[in-house]
Amino acid sequence: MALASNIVVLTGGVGGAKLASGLLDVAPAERLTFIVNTGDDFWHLGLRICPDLDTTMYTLAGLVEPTQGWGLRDDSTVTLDALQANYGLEPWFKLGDKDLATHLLRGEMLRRGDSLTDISARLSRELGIGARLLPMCDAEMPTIVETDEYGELGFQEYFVKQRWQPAVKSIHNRGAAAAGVSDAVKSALTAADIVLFAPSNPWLSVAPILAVPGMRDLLAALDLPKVAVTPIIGGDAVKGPTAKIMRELGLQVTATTIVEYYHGVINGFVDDVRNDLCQFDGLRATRLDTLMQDQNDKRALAEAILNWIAEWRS
Ligand code: FO1
Repeated sequence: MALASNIVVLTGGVGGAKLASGLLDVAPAERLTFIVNTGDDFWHLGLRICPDLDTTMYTLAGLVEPTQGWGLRDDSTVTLDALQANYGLEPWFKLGDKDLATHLLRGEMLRRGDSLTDISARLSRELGIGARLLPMCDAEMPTIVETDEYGELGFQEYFVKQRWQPAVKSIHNRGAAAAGVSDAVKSALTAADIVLFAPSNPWLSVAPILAVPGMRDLLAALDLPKVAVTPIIGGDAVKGPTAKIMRELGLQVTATTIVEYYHGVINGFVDDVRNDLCQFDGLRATRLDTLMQDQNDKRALAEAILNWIAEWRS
């Protein structure tokens, strides 16, 4: 049953891409749609950088640099090195030479008036990806992180330049009021049989998707399995700032906090075997091994989630 389902996944970058890759192993590509966070996107050196779209795209195309989980494997930094050597520009955001091809083409298409939705479809098609990659919206909705030390920081300044060390006071998406759910996202959600929330950072990666005006209402109205996968394992995040941000926002670092955060848009939760099972009225929950260290783990988790949902629906 699960194999014949249309699966829509709300996802951010590296953590979400791991589950995406597992899903691609166990479900037909044409049944998979990824709605990807674009709050991390920014203009840099005249280029439009869309890290989470590219991380998902390179992962699904089998081209991602495996150790860091973003960028292209076997890439070089000749261009960035020349910017530093010749013009003294500090290369705080690492853009590989091959990766630049993506940013150049995307920038050119944006300047021609193409939407990010159409551009993402073309880039992923050219890279041989059968699944659908949709930006959360076409408008720019940058994530702004309000910090104790520096006040407001653009997402990549917070995440990469400051190595997510500043203490977070609040997070919002600039320009949200003028954004809207695209027709492509609307029709993907309307045709969905299952919606998954990848184990991405809820506050940095999924919140921007939910902040697109109309998105929450669309999700809340869907009468189908809407399942979040915990990004918290054994009281900590696998990688990145999720646990640190939760503490800074005064939240307990537990899967329960994640479930509460997604209240109203999920009706199912995949907890980790190392956690105490979350129990809430109206919520179906299971415990699986959600730690994805290699491709077998990714495939096994994707399969177990879809099997659990299939049982629940039969
Ligand atoms: N992450 C880093 O930690 N340092 C970088 O220099 C960096 C460059 C980069 C370039 C292209 C790209 O698609 C992603 C890149 N990332 C880098 C990853 C990215 O900043 C984050 O992983 C996401 O935005 C968070 O999901």
